[in-house]
Amino acid sequence: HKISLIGAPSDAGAGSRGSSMGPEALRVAGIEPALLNHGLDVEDRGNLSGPHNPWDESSGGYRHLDEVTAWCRVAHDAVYETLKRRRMPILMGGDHSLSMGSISAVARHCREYGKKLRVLWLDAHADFNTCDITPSGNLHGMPVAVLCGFGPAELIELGGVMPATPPSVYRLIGVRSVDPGEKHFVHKTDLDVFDMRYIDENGMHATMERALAGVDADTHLHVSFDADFIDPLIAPGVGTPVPGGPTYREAQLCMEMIADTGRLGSLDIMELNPAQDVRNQSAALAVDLLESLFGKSTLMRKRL
Ligand code: DIR
Ligand code: MN
Ligand code: MN
Ligand code: MN
Repeated sequence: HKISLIGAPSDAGAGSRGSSMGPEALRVAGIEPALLNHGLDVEDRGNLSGPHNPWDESSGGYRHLDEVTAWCRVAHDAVYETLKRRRMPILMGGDHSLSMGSISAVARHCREYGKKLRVLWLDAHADFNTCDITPSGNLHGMPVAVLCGFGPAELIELGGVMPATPPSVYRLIGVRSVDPGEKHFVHKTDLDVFDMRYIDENGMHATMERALAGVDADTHLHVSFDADFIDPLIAPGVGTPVPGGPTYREAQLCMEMIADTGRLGSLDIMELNPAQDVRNQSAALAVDLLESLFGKSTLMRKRL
């Protein structure tokens, strides 16, 4: 694997400030040496640049639409170009709205190379709001909907075609906070959701077997990791913590099973908020999980 780290220091899509410091928190937690230790070829491309967070009110159902759009454009271009160079992009957020940029680029790449796309959306939230149903106007609550074609023109057209992805490519894992209108829309769209109740009842192993079913040699697997996926008892450094998330071992198992597929093609590490963290422990945990995603903790098991 050849890996490119791309920092996207924006919190314009979030409801609180601080995730703009996420890329540096990951560097301080040793993301680059951790990957180098696994024998990976790593380049840190530094941070993208874009507009500051103006801290305006939401208007027309969106907060900071222009700023988020500008950031998503640069994220799209950086991820697309990285894939073209046959490197694996790791987007270091930044709030989760930036995944509209990365995933629209990944989808474009998959169209050009005839690859099937599967997106694992690891998150406490469904991120499936629209301007009509959002309680906040915050665009980090909307990226899955936008990528499926439900959102403002400037965002749904980011990756060249509309929609960037069909809803069928997504597997939402770890969900435990969904807004009322959002819940209805998730059901209506028939999104594949493995919520915490599902994980409680079936275990993380069966959950991941199902979420990864059908992943084969022609599949590009994209993981969009929202740090609030993890239980806030061990990952407090996020803007919107929700109790009752995966434990340390459940999260590790999730990463290990993804590693076993050998199909990981791109990754987002989003929503880390150092302003809420305790001694950078959440960024350190994210780096620890990242190592498992590259096969650190167990002997490799072949499932393909
Ligand atoms: C909430 C929060 N559902 C919203 N979403 C978050 O504002 O749309 N997503 N935090 O990660
Ligand atoms: Mn999210
Ligand atoms: Mn979330
Ligand atoms: Mn969030």
